[in-house]
Amino acid sequence: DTFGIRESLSRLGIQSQNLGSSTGLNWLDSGESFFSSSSPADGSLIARVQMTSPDTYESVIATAQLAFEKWRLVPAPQRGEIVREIGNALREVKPDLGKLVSYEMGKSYQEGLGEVQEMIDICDFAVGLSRQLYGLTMHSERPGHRMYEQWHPLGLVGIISAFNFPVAVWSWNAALAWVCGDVCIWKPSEKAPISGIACQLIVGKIFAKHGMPEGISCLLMGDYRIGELISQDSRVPLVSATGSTRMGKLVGQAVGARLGRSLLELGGNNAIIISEQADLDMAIRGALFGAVGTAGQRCTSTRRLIIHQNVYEEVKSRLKSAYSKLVIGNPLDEKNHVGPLIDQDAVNGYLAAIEKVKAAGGKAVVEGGVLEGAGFESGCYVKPTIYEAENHFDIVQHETFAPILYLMQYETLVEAIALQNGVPQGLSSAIMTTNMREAEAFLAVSGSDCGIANVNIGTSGAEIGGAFGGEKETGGGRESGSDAWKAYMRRQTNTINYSSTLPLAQGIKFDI
Ligand code: UN1
Repeated sequence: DTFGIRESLSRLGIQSQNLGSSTGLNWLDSGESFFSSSSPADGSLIARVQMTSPDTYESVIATAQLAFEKWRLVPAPQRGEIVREIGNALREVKPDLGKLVSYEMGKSYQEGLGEVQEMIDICDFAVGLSRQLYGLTMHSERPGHRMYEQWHPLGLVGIISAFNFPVAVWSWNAALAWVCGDVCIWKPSEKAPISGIACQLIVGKIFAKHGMPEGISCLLMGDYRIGELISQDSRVPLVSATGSTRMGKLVGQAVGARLGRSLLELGGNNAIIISEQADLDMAIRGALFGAVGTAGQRCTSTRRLIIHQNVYEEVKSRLKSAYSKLVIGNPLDEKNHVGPLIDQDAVNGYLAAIEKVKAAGGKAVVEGGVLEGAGFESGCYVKPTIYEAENHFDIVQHETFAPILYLMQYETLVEAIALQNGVPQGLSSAIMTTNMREAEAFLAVSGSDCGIANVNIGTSGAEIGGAFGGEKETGGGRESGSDAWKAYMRRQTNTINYSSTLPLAQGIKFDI
């Protein structure tokens, strides 16, 4: 145990066998089958988790419904106080939880710590929000009338999260939902369930310490079948789902069929435009982290570089040399830059994408491949690869969750923006330029069509203060900062008549 992972697991309270369904402090025995979570870092078993059965699902929902009746009556700033304590508890466990995330998911330890930091940040944000949650006041057209709007909690919020950010994306949803007065039902990815258990162990204690009922933070374990239960359940007014576009369409359809609300954060196909007036040192740095960080498994990962023809060769050769210096290996070893992919399926997806880009006529700039031998026994380590490709290639139009970067050239900015927008996804985008006109054109109405558009910053690594999400097949949802909290509440418009007559709006006469 070179990296102290077993000690971290024991400090986090993880057992070798864990019950996966919980309403807070209570863990429910489903009497069903277990599944296991192995680390893509070294292939070894981390722990086993019990799958949630349909009966257990029902009792979790019933407990959550009762909890909502009470939680919604707790004043929002007091709810914020509890979220503040959750943030403080996360500060204490940051090294252990960061390590577990790194070990279970495969991102570097630094990125694991960064993920926990995002959780701490959103807690702080939510605490502030708990004294806001502002509605507007309006001027009534009728004398002696007052109009305003208020925001009330929605109820049960279903959270379906992905393996790549196994804990941060849950916290973006949960921290906001809690201060808004909602209760949460979380299904973590079946590929990273242990990180979810660790979080539930932390928050369950805090709610109990404050005398809060069971059911404010609930955990469910399993695959898409649990996702289906949540999506079809009209007792869950909001389902927030992060993952593939394929998954999101299923969730969106099921939730839509019952006219529920869904908040979808799906695939990206993010590009950086590198202008001939870019600071190339920054452009290379931004592209490198964007493409190989988290082994290309962020929804914000940089998949395409759209490079001005006058700097194309230079960017290409500098990238080639930067890639040659990348050290691939155990993510817990801080000398390594790139960890493994999540599992064998992901490796197969990576290999298939390389075959497809080659078949379409793509040319390798940096060859890919699966790494073998000492340290790579899990079979999940792959070489970050670069291909020259055309935007219209079918494979380039798809998101492959792996470190594959496609290069393409442009001549005019209009052309570059058309390439950038010319994919079905619309999450993140960036331009590297020192030219203010180019930067503003990229951000203008005729510029990037993405939910995130950056200047002289890569496509990944958004701060929690902004609304996070994207357009088109990315699903349109916005999580995290800005006014994303509104998705977790219902708006009520109130008109109050304090006069002694009852005039109708629009001046309608109705006398008898
Ligand atoms: C994701 O990949 O699902 O902007 C979330 C980023 C991170 C979050 C990514 N803050 O890259």
